[in-house]
Amino acid sequence: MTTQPNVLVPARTDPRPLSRAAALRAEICSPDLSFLMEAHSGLSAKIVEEAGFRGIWASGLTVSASLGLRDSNEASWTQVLEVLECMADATRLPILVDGDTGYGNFNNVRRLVRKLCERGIAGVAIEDKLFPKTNSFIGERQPLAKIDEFCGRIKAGKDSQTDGDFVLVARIEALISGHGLDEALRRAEAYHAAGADAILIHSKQSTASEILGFAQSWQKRCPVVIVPTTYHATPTALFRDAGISTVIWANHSLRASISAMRETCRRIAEDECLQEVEGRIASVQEVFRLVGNAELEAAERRYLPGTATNRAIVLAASRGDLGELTSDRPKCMIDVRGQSLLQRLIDVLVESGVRGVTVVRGYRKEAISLSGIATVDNDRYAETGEAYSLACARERLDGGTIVVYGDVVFRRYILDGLLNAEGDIVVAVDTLGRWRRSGTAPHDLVAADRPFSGNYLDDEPVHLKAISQKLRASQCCGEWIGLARFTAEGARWLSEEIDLIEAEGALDGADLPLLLTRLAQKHAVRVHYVAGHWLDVDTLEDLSNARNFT
Ligand code: SPV
Ligand code: MG
Repeated sequence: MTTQPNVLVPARTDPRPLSRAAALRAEICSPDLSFLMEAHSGLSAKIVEEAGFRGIWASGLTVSASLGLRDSNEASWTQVLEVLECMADATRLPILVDGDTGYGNFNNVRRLVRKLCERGIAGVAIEDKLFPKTNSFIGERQPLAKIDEFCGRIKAGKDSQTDGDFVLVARIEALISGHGLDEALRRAEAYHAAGADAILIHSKQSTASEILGFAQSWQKRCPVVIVPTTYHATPTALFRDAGISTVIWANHSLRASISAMRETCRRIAEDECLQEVEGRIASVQEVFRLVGNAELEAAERRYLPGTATNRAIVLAASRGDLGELTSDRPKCMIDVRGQSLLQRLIDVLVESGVRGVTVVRGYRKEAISLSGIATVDNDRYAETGEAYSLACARERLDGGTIVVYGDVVFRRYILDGLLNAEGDIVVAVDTLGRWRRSGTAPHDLVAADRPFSGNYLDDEPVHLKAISQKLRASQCCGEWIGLARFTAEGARWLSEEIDLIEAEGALDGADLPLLLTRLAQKHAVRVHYVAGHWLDVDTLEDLSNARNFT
């Protein structure tokens, strides 16, 4: 027997990425064992991709089941096509579609293959049974298609592909239907000659003996694909040794999701509350991440001028020392009239249109589990400072960003004013002089090029010179309230400055006043003056004030 040209894998010298069909062809034709993992939706396709698989099996059984339908062609082929389109959009992986019988005769196969090529689907497997099909694991002796007629379907499919690399896999149901090895080999020979790129030999035995027997007789005349659902105990090494080309894990994503969904639903129904399940299931943020919300935010910044969304990074890694109150939670999670400080802060941010709040956690991080936020962790919170915490969230500094301490409370108009203020970097500075009166707690004092002016005609911009806890009274124009806004450009400068400090080896000990002071030496950092209506919680007295703060 000679090896068919389509079995050879040419050595690749072209640096351009393979098309999806070419990528699937390379997987199926490669001398190594390849794996295709089942998916049945855009989301599951994405999860398969993130797990590291190099190709997807769009299973007829699981696409139907996820629609609540039986694997008996109850879903129309155009319904399946719509699901496939979402899957192809959600991932860059090549998809081999379970095309059942091809949804009819040669003519239906022609149209199917054309539409699959248009949708960027890399290949199709068609099986030698009759429409409407029945799942291979149901019943005995399902009728098979006549060999000539099925070869016509294969030829029609191959003649209709508009992508030269599109893969057509001919699936043999002879073993499933109890016809034995000889019939399976006779069919494989005919389908191969009709132009099939690979043979899928299906078996429902609990051991691999049938398919291993097939592989031995077939002698790799074209690639062999298998579906070890029933012979799942077979070591994969046996498939490799037998020269199998591709293993399809055919339905395991769907089956896993059924178990997980059932358990979660049962728990919630029993408990009538969410406490047990929250934390065990994917977060809402994870859902946002999987479906690519970050890309939409970036697109909004690009295509919706004037409506640039701001994100927020809340620094909440440190313990804060409020005695017993902070023994099991960080300061930001202390309850202030039925809500944690952090929840209050997040509510204000969200009300002001900030989208995408990231909280940097550290001390007792498990105590920070609020819905609707993303978290990043500074696990070195005990020996590092605020700049290091911010650096942990560096990836999020790619657009308009609010940076705020997790223990401040302020009236919403302060944030609204800051969001509307001009400048790439703007810091909110309290001019009222609380720092002059109070005792022990240190304050982030601000030196600016102009003090606050009560003159309502005075709208000259004010620029930051420095923020430090050690300014002389004569230099001091106010107190930074722990809230700053950065445009996309400002966030880029901030990120660069963090990199510089890191390169100097000073990141661990750096705080935000230092970071902002360094930025002010290179760029215009605007001061937005406010008068009271905020507080940060450093002491028990602050906490009781916060409880009165509405
Ligand atoms: C599918 O996944 O839909 C298949 C494989 O066709 S099987 O269910 O094993 O027939
Ligand atoms: Mg199927």
